[in-house]
Amino acid sequence: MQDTITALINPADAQGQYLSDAALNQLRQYFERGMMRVKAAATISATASQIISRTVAKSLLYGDITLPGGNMYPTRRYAACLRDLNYFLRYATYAMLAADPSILDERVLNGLKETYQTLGVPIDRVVQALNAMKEVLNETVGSEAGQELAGYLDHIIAGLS
Ligand code: CYC
Repeated sequence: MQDTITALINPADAQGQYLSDAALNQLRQYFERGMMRVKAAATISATASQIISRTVAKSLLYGDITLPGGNMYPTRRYAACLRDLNYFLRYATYAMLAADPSILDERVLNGLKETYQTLGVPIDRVVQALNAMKEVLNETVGSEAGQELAGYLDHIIAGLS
C-alpha cells in the first residue's frame, strides 16, 4: 500500500533530493484536508451498517435480484453481497485516508472481475450499488469527503468494467 507521503518521498529519496516545491505543495494540500478525512472516517466507522443498508435499499432491493433465480438469492448470497459492499466501503475509506488508490488495486480489485464473471455476479448491478453508495456517502459525510470517496468508488467501478 502507498500513501501520498510515501508516493512523494520515495522518488525524492531515489534521487537524493529534498522535496520539490510542487511535492511540498501536494503535501500541504494533503495535510490541510487531513482532519476532514479523519472526521469522515470516524463517521463511516460509526454508521457503516446504515450506509450499507441504505445503499442496498436504493439500488438492489425491490427487484428480481433478491427473488429465486436472482444472484442475491438465497440468504447466503444476499449476505455475500452485503459483505462485498462492506469491503468496498472499508477499502475506499482506507484509500481516502491515504489519499492513494493503490490499496484498492492490491486488496480489492486483484482478480475480482474474473471471480464475479465465474460466479455469475452481475457486474452492472454491482456498479449500480457503488453509484448508490456514492450518493449515500455524500449525504452521510458531506460533499467534500463524499467527493474524495466517490473518486475511489469510481476506481473500483473502472476496475470492474
Ligand atoms: C462472492 N465476492 C464473492 C467472492 C469473492 C468476493 C472473493 C467469492 C467467494 C465468496 O463467496 O466468498 C469478493 N472477496 C471479495 C472482495 C474481497 C474478498 C471484494 C476483498 C477484500 O476477499 N451479488 C449481487 C450483487 C452483489 C453480489 C449485485 C453485491 C453488490 O447480485 C455479490 N459476491 C456477491 C455474491 C457472491 C459473491 C452474491 C456469492 C456468489 C455465489 O457464491 O454464487
